[in-house]
Amino acid sequence: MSNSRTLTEAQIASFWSDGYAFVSDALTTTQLAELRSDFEGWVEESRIHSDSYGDTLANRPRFDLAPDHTAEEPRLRRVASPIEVSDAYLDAMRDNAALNAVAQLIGPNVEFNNSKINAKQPGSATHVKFHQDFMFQPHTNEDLITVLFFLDDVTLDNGPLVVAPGTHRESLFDHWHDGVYTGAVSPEVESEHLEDTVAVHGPAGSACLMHTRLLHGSAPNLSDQPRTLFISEYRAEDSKPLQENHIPSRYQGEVVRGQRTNRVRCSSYEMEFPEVPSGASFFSQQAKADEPVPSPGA
Ligand SMILES: O=C(O)CCC(=O)C(=O)O
Repeated sequence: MSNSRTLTEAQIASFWSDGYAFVSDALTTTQLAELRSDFEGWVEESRIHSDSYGDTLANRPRFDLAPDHTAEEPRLRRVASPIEVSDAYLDAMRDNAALNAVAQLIGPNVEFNNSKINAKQPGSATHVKFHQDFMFQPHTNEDLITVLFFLDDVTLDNGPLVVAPGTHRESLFDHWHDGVYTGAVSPEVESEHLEDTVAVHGPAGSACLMHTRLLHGSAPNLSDQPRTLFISEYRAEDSKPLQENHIPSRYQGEVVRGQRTNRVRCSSYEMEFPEVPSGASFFSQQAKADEPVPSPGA
């Protein structure tokens, strides 16, 4: 793409040291306008629904509504694989300025893994518990990058992404607790890292590139402005998935930069396989962290 964004040597070093990088102008003005317009249409459509709706390859709802959703105050919090129902999202996934930076970091051969929209309407209680993306879908190596495109201005008040710099070089933290996959680290791990977190904010059209092992989460949106992210996950072409995609689409595995090599590369790590979600999104898995643990024999 013409307005290619590339990272400087200093930004590349900072990504490998901190586990994330901020890229401005990751989307063109036209791309941003089209993505926003399609999302606004889905929010309007959601008003006539009282439960999550639509269908995906995984036979789970595509449009995930938060528990406090109403026709008057729609709370569409997740769209799974928007690339399957919108040409604008498909085109942006396949070609955007942030992908050039991804190719610099883990390329030159880059595959698409999965995509979603995470939205927090004004005043929405939706929050994301601290987790590492890799713990949702292990691969043969850890060269995966999650790109979070800002479709709205992200501020300190509207529930920005919060990252714990350098944690991609620490352990893989367990996301199973007392036999339940909660898609989140334990409260102890979270509180150990909370003091050293950084909120990633910036204007609509920018993006945060995040290493798959980086610990991150986000708080509720306490402002009167929406916070919408289009999130697209990419992997080095020689990083092969070890479990089914938790957000499958007919585009998974598509080569978006470089070429197919027919090679596999393996790194050394250990983890317990995650639970593939059965609800509309990982929000229902993360909600399990708040449920009381059943007593033995109950
Ligand atoms: O929506 C957010 O703030 C964070 C998204 C995220 O971490 C995820 O969906 O894995």
